[in-house]
Amino acid sequence: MSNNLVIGIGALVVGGVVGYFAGAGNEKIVEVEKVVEVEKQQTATLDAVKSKGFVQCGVSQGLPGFSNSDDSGKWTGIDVDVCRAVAAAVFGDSSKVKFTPLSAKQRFTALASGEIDVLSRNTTWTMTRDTQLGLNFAGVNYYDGQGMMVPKSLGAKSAMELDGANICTNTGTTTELNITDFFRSNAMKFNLVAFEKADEVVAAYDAGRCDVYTTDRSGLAAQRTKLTNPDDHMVLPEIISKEPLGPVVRQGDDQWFNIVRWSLRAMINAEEMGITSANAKSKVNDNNPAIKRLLGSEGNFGAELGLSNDWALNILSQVGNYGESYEAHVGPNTPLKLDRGVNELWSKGGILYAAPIR
Ligand SMILES: N[C@@H](CCC(=O)N[C@@H](CS)C(=O)NCC(=O)O)C(=O)O
Repeated sequence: MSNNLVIGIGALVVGGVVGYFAGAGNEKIVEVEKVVEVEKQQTATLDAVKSKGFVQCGVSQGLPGFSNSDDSGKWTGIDVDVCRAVAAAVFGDSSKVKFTPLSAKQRFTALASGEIDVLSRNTTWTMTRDTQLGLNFAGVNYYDGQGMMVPKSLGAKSAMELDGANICTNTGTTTELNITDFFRSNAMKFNLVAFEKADEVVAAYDAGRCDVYTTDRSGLAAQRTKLTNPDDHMVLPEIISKEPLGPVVRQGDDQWFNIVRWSLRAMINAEEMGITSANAKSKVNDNNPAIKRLLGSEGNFGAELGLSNDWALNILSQVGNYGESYEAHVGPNTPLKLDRGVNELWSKGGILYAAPIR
């Protein structure tokens, strides 16, 4: 892609590619469409969101536990909860959000062009994406790593036994880059079979077109539920990358960046303070000043974001804290069965550590 595209909100987006040649097959791997913003955003996102009456949130095309819609069109998942939290913070109503399903390849252009206000779509925070696309990562809502799934019938117990394998994955992802690094650095050959739509990857792997399905381990847990016989497959022990997944906004609008960033932090801080969707309202006049600051009965923290002071109270009473969202969508009692692991609070042995509200 080399054509220029002028968009309606005063930014000029230049399409290009960041990629390199894979060892196997010589096909070009395009990780992201390079998007360079050469003019400042003219419109403050908060004002634009308020005047249209909803947050437009970019999500996946269907990844159970993260962002997935049911037959009635209702979206659920931990990424969806970030979108709902932002809507609750802005409007006091978590339902004031619309979802745009995006493939991995489409997602950054959709954000840079203003088609969406925030991208919350199992997107890995990398340096290239942070520095070269005119975008900013507002935090991490799931710390992940890339894994590999194989049919048990393959008999492999380690990724080191996969020399010469056919590997299915998604285009436009860090996944393609990491798998290439892994096989190259271990001097093994492989053949990459990459599709734009995630369900095409599932179908190809399920049909036996590949020996291996590689993506984020959370994605493997999610996509495994779609296989004909999930129990016939296993995830190999190797974790070959770091995939900190989180919401993304456009550069140049610090107010909106802060709103998204603090909406997520409010959910993490609330879990740490024992504030839940069930008790948030009753804790407004708690004796603990930190709880009062979070829930808006002390200080002016919402106003400093351009919001009302009950911004976080609305997030917590309507969407819940981080742990509630985790347990409801990806935790051990869901089909994904993901232990908290590193996504546990720092005070309980994990790495979730949100800056304080004060
Ligand atoms: N975290 C990686 C991978 C993201 C990704 O798109 N993964 C695929 C495979 S799990 C996916 O989300 N598919 C769901 C969809 O496209 O709806 C990245 O940011 O590049």
